[in-house]
Amino acid sequence: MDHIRRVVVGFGANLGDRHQNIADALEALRADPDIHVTEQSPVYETEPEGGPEQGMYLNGAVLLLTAIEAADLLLRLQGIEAALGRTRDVKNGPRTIDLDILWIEGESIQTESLTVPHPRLGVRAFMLRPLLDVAEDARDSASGLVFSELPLAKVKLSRS
Ligand code: PH2
Ligand code: MG
Ligand code: MG
Repeated sequence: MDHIRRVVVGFGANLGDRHQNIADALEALRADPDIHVTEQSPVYETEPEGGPEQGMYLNGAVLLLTAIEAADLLLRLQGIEAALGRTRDVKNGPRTIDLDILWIEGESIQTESLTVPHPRLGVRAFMLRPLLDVAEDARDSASGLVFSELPLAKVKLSRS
C-alpha cells in the first residue's frame, strides 16, 4: 500500500450479454474494499480492432481512487475476468470481459506483465475517449504528453 491516486481502468466486452458482463465486472470492482469507483464513462459501441473476425465491442472506462499497487490491481482485475468466464486462447480475440489498466496518475511502468500507460492508448479511440471522459487532464508522467492533445482525442464514438 502506497498513497491514494487516480487510476483509469478500461473495460471491453464482445461475447455473451455484453452489458451484463460489464455490469457484473463493475459490481465486482465496487465490492473491493480497497477500490473506490468514482466516475464512469458512457458505454460506446466500437468496431473490433485487430485479431480475428469478431463481433462489435462495448467499451468504456472507470475512474478509481486506490492505494493498491499496480501489480496487485492487475491481479485483482484478472481475478474478476476469470470469475466472469474470461478465457485467453486467441490473441486479441473475442472476450466476455476485458479489464485493462489504462493510466495511473504519476506512474510509468514497464514490466513483463504490465505497461502503464497502456501502450495502445494513443492509437485506439475506444481506450482514449473513455479515459478522457473520466480523467480529462490525464498526462503521461514520463513524457509529459497530455492525452487530450492527441489527434485521436477528437474522434467521436457512438454510445451504445
Ligand atoms: N480489444 C482488443 C482487440 N480489439 N477492439 C475493440 N473495438 N475494443 C476492444 O476492447 C478491443 C478490440 C484486445 O484487448
Ligand atoms: Mg486485457
Ligand atoms: Mg484489451
